[in-house]
Amino acid sequence: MNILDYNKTSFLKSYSKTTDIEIQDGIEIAFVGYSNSGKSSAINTLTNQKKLAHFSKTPGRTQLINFFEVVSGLRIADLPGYGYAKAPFLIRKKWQKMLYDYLEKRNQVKGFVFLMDIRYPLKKLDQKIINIAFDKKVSILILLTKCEKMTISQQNIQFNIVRKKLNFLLDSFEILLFSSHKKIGIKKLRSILSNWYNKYIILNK
Ligand SMILES: Nc1nc2c(ncn2[C@@H]2O[C@H](COP(=O)(O)OP(=O)(O)OP(=O)(O)O)[C@@H](O)[C@H]2O)c(=O)[nH]1
Ligand SMILES: [Mg+2]
Repeated sequence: MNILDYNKTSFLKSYSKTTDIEIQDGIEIAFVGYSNSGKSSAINTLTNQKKLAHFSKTPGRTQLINFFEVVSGLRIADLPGYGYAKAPFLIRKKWQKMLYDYLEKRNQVKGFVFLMDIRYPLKKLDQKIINIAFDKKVSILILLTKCEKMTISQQNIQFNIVRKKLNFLLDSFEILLFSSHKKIGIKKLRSILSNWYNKYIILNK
């Protein structure tokens, strides 16, 4: 199986509304999760670039749908995080609407990478949005992020809890222990996304 070369990924464009997105060709993989769960950091780690996606200690850093092109026909979408309680109500609603619109209207999205801080997995909005993704019958990968914050045995406990709770997804998902800071799970992430690309692009040619 061919593993994609992620290192050449480049910034494509940002959008504030799904309906503004004019790109129709190819497929997208969306990185979603609570604000501060490590989405932008994971994209930088995946692509071996320090500042491709902007990351920050302050939640709410990503406020637009940002597209990155891995190879022609494959984009990664970095979405604003949900659930950032300190953002003003109207801004929070705007980000939420952006995400739901994207989930509902964007047929080019063929895979979701859900990022959850391993210490607080499957919070309310995670469960809600995973359900929507499941109904879309797209590929789902769960990254339990910042895993280096826990011991190996704690990591395994969290891993099993999440797997059990998501049993209803009928095995149509994968879970990875992941750390951008310690580069844990990167190889597996690269290979899973390459698989998705092969499945949707190569097989549909
Ligand atoms: N300990 C640890 N911290 C991490 C890791 N990955 C990201 N972080 C930190 O978590 C914070 C949030 O990271 P971001 O990548 O900006 O998170 P985000 O999900 O894109 O956040 P929003 O754009 O607000 O939705 C930053 O301070 C990162 O340095 C990790 O593997 N381990
Ligand atoms: Mg971000």
